[in-house]
Amino acid sequence: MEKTLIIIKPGAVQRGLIGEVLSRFEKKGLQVCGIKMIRFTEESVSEHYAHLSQKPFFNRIKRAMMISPVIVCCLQGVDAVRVVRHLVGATNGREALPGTVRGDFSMSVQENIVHASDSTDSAETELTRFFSPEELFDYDFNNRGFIYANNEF
Ligand code: IDP
Ligand code: MG
Repeated sequence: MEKTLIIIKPGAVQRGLIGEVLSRFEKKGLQVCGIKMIRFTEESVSEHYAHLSQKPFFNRIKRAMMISPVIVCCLQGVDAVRVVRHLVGATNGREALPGTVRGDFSMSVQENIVHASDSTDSAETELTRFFSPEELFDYDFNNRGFIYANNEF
């Protein structure tokens, strides 16, 4: 079954939204397979946002991601990468649809509450970046027969 990474960003940690954001994914039926609080370093945030290194706002978003600790979390489910991106919504919080995490909690492009891996390849790379193998758990998720039909997983 597919795994993906979310990061609850400093803005959401500071605004007391950790539980609220996480519960969106839990209630949808995604399984939490690993979770911890970390603080980004210059090195880890540069690596994580390497695709934006030529953008004028690169240094600003790096600073914003290091300003307080973040929550990194591995979520598992059928088509988890795509499902989580849909729940997260568009990058710009002002454009993100109501009902999405960003649509409901963000008024900003930069301060948009949560990161989510954008492909199965990046999910694999990002999960390896933030979690060691023993920090990710394979465990029975007894709800599965109620979350999916038995031919879906
Ligand atoms: P995504 O988070 O929706 O996948 P990316 O393009 O990968 O969006 O950008 C990563 C993060 O960089 C965004 O979530 C946002 O915090 C920030 N960002 C992206 N574009 C801009 C911009 O034009 N101005 C300021 N910050 C931006
Ligand atoms: Mg992205």
